[in-house]
Amino acid sequence: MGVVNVTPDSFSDGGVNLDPVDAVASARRMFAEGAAIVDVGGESTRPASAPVTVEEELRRVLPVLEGLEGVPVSIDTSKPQVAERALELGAELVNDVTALRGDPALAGVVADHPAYLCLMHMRGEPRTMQDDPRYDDVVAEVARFLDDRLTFAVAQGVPEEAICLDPGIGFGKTVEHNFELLRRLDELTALGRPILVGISRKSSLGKIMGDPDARTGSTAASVGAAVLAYERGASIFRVHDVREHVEALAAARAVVAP
Ligand code: HH2
Repeated sequence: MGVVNVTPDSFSDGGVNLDPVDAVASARRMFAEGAAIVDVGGESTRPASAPVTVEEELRRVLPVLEGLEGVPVSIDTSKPQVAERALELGAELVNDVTALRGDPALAGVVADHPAYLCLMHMRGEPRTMQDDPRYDDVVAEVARFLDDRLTFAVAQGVPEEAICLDPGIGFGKTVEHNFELLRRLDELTALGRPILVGISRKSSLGKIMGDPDARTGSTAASVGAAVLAYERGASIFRVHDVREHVEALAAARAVVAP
């Protein structure tokens, strides 16, 4: 899954794809490099980011979605109005970082379309999520949360086989929490749904290199983490550097599952 943020403030590619022409070109390049789907988002979820209105989010993403005919698209949104328009324009997946808690009406929108849904774990909301996150057992708590949200989504009419789950790397978690989630990923695959991992360029990867104030991580560190997440059962990778991940994961697959 290639990342296309149509935002001025995303943590690693903010501003790069604010012009729809650039965003469409980035998305098409990612598809050509082997992405199975591109994730288009019009609102940053980085820690302390400010929310955007429905109108602004639509203004950012609609011209991009309109330019992506023929490319499988995921819409990264928590807003039912944005998801609805994206699905009408052919989006195949709704990627909701609030796991249907942001606006419960989103569940009905997804259920009314033949769409996939990603449910992600987040502790709190982006503005406050990195304020001293604590868990007794981060993996057990994330697993319980994802299982509850899966039950909710199915009760709202979204077919279980259309849903994937995501531990939400960096969303209300310390560096240690993030790596523990990847280390014990088998406890999340045990929920029976495909697991999506989004660690690409995230600050934990910069912090383990010795910079406690890192805001991003390198491509090489992203690829290393993705390969080990793959070995532990992750099957969808939300990444900024598609070619490097496709090549590394092809090599990993040749070793693990020839
Ligand atoms: N991470 C980000 C945004 N959306 N969706 C899922 N399912 N999983 C993730 O890990 C995830 C996500 C944050 O990364 P990015 O889009 O690069 O930055 P920003 O939120 O600042 O736009």
